[in-house]
Amino acid sequence: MVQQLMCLVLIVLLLSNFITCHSNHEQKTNLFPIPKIEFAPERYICYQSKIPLKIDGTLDEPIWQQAEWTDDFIDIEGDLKPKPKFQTRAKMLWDADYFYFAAELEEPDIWATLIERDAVIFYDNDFEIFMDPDGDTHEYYEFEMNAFNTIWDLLLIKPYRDGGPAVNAWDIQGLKTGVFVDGTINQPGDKDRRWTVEVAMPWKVLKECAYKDAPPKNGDQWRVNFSRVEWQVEVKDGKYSKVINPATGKPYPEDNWVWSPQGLINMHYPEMWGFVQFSDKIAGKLLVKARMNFNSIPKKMPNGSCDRYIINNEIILSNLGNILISFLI
Ligand SMILES: [Ca+2]
Ligand SMILES: [Ca+2]
Ligand SMILES: [Ca+2]
Repeated sequence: MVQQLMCLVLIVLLLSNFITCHSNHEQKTNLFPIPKIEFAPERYICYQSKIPLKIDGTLDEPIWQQAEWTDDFIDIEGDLKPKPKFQTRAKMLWDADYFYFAAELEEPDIWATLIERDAVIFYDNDFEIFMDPDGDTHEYYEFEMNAFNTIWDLLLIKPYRDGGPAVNAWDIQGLKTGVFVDGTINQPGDKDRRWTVEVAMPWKVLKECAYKDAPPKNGDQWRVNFSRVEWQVEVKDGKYSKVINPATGKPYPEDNWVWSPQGLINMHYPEMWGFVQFSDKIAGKLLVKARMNFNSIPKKMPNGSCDRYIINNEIILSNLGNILISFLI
């Protein structure tokens, strides 16, 4: 009887919290800046690799040659801004153990400073990967790396607009990364060509907040985006240095070049990320290419079908008032 009563009290508390949070949430959403571009996320079919990849930053494995490049990255605000100065593009593959990423970043002045894991890598020029496996805009992964192959991996419980938090302590155990510098690093005076990155993320870690199969099933779609941060630099005392705006005493704002444009200067709108559809076909051995399932891609920016609230250090996942699951953080 006591137990039943406690249960009832708990349910009432949860529901009242849900109603309060929900109304707060609705109030807040009205204050969010809204992307200023048409909702038209990029799409990519990710094929399988049947050979092991050597994660060293060079993309000379024949299977990488078979994987298609994404379109060239564009400004984070999309067509509202000019085309980026330098080309950036990415590729993806997968197998039973890993989700693989490759990217090529054209760059005449390759530099890096940060060497500690989980430092704020976008203070350097960087390459970034974002993934929201179930596409609910919550519990998604962020990854950044610089030309020193220093990485920052983190989990966002909610987007910053909903209060985050970002969990830096989340580390991708078993992660493999590599950088190849086609030029020289931190050496002004010559003209570098590009840096390429290669990343393998184990499914057993990506599964943690996926709420779907990882490795994925044939035809599954994950929300993914890539970004590249590019600072204006000059040479001072023989070293690269960010160009300072004399009016503010601070560096000029960075450029953000992305695969799927966000329509505002903020990567933390997972609604706007691209759709990556996994195919069980092997890259390059295709008699018939896999077809993108457009039916599962919304026609307009979705309104967030699932909300999650943190109450007493518990994450409560709600869907239209039905508590789906809760767990301690
Ligand atoms: Ca390689
Ligand atoms: Ca999610
Ligand atoms: Ca981390």
